[in-house]
Amino acid sequence: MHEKFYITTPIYYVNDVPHIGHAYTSIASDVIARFKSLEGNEVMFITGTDEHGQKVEKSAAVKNMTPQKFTDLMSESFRKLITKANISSNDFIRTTEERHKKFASIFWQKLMENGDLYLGKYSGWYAVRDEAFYSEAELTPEGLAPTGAPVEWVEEPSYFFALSKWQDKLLEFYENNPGFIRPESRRNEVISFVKNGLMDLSVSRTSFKWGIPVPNDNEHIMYVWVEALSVYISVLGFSSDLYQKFWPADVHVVGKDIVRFHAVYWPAFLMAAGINLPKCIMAHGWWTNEGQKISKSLGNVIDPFQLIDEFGLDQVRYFLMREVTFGNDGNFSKENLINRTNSELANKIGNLLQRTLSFISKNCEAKIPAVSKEFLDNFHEIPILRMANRIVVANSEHMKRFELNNILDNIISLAEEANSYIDHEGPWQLKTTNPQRMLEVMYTLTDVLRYIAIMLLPFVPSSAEKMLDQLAVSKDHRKFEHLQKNFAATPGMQILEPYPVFPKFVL
Ligand code: ME8
Repeated sequence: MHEKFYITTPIYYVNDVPHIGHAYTSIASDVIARFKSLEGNEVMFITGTDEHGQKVEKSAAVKNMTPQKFTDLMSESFRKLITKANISSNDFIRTTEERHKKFASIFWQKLMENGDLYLGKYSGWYAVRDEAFYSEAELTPEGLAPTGAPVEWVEEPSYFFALSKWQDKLLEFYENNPGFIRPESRRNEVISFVKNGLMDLSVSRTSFKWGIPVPNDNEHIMYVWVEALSVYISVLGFSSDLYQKFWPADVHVVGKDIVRFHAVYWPAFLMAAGINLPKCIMAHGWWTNEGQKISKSLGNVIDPFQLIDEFGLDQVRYFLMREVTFGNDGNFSKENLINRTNSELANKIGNLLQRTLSFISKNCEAKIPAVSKEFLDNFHEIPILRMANRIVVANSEHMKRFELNNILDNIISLAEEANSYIDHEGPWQLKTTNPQRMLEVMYTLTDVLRYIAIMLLPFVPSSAEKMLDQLAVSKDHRKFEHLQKNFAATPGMQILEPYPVFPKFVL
């Protein structure tokens, strides 16, 4: 059970400040990382910034800054987002750091030594916005990249990576590793792309300078994606203890826009370099804003810092994870955020906590009710506890496939069940008719709330901690292993004065 788990976010381009899409990827990765750690695994979670290439160089020029100064400034805003969004990453790497440059060169040399790089001349289309090459056949009738990005004609000497040579090996790898690309729909797209035939890939540029020089040929700089992908190894330190322990990565979380780079190019580079392949590429969908594609030109970019200030961090984290099936596209709307937060966090969970703790404050001397040993012996046979235990197991299965929203569905169902349980048991009446039973009902509720709070920790970490504080759960009993039969709320523990954890918004 106790294993190592290595998870990465993409490293974000610093051509602009972070937006909701970046926050989404980082939060989803954080939920996975926290979940794995609560399961008892040793987690390495890294993120960072992608600072080379033409796109960043051009953005620096527009701001009249040197690329280095510009990237120093912009990278900082991504670092700030880590704190703002409570991302539990262990390391943050910039591709302009020496440790990265060093490994990128080693990686290049491995490809060269193994005969997978050759010098030629590239002529074709390039989209700076995507930092990607496109064939004539891929362009739209309007002459744009399939992503809608403008393209320019490029003709220059270039090193090529012999991608075509890896086609069959890649297909064989996908076949033997059905969980390599998730979700299934993306896997099918990748397989049909590779089956259609792979062309050798231009992997160096000579027409600008902002990049890592090609070893032994300083006329060329490496194509930004070749070096950017290798960051997942440079951050560990190639051949280091961390590398030995954590590589290959368990999952690279990416947006659907960059699946090709991660699920085709990256494994081919690694095979060519003789390095083990990551276990999974998890591609999530894209967010639109109130039904519209998010873009600077439409002026509808959502600033995650502002959003968190306006609605609260855990509210934003919850909404982003709950609103869409992880892997599908989603539509951001403030109204939906408010509705979700009010109906689920405030009405279902917050209310359950308040009802339970205020009742205990008033009627049980503010202590976790003292129930009999006999009751505790059979505690896990109570239907609602059985449900809670079933959910713990089911959630761990969901996490194997990164079905984040299913985990939340289950937690919410448990809260709904607990709300019906109070209504059905009626502790207010029991107070006079059967006080012992009242204690048992309240004890059961505190324990179900403990389950709910511990299971919510990956999603809404600080609110879930507050719930656990109020429930008097000790700090070192807050892992998933404590959701087992031999752990439960401790009778007689003093609870804190209840206060609302999830505020309600007015529309
Ligand atoms: O692609 N909805 O960096 P990038 C959801 N540097 N997610 C979104 C989004 C949206 N509307 N917009 C962006 C790069 N994202 C490269 C990666 S990795 C070795 C190099 C997220 O700054 C999504 O995760 O363009 C997407 O993959 C990532 O931001 C792209 O970030």
